Amino acid sequence: MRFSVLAGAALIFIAAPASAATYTAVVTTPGVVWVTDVAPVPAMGVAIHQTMKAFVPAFAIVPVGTAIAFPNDDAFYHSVYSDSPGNAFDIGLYDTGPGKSVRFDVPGIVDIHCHVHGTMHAVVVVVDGPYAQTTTPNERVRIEGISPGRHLVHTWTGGPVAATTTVDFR
Ligand SMILES: [Cu+2]
Repeated sequence: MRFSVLAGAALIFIAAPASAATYTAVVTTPGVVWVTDVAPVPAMGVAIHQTMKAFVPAFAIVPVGTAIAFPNDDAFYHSVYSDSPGNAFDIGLYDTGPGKSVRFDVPGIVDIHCHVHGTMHAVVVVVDGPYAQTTTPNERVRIEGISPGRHLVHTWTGGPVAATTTVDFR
């Protein structure tokens, strides 16, 4: 289970219906970054580095329950935090080294900043479904492999929250 970096792209994901036992993992469009055939489980080994006063990567999609490490690759201090509801944290000031990890337990958009460097910004999208896909502008998104029935479809194109609609899949 992996994530990828696509700055400026829209994100679409589908919450897992409780009744769906299986999914088919289908890659249909460029930019698909995360498809799996099981219920979401936390990802392992995810890290967002602080490198030359920037978050690398600055965009990540992770399944709910994933812990992200924040290693400091710079020769000076960083202080990483978020005020995003449900996933707010502040790991305080830390020097070069592995830093600390933060576990993200609530689905949603997490804006991440540094107290020391106001220009640093990263976004983590925490998803509670087995299907997520980044898109490019004006791309027609084709969603396959979803069990028939009514599902929640979330789209995010920036900002603090995702838009949610109900879609009947047939
Ligand atoms: Cu910093």
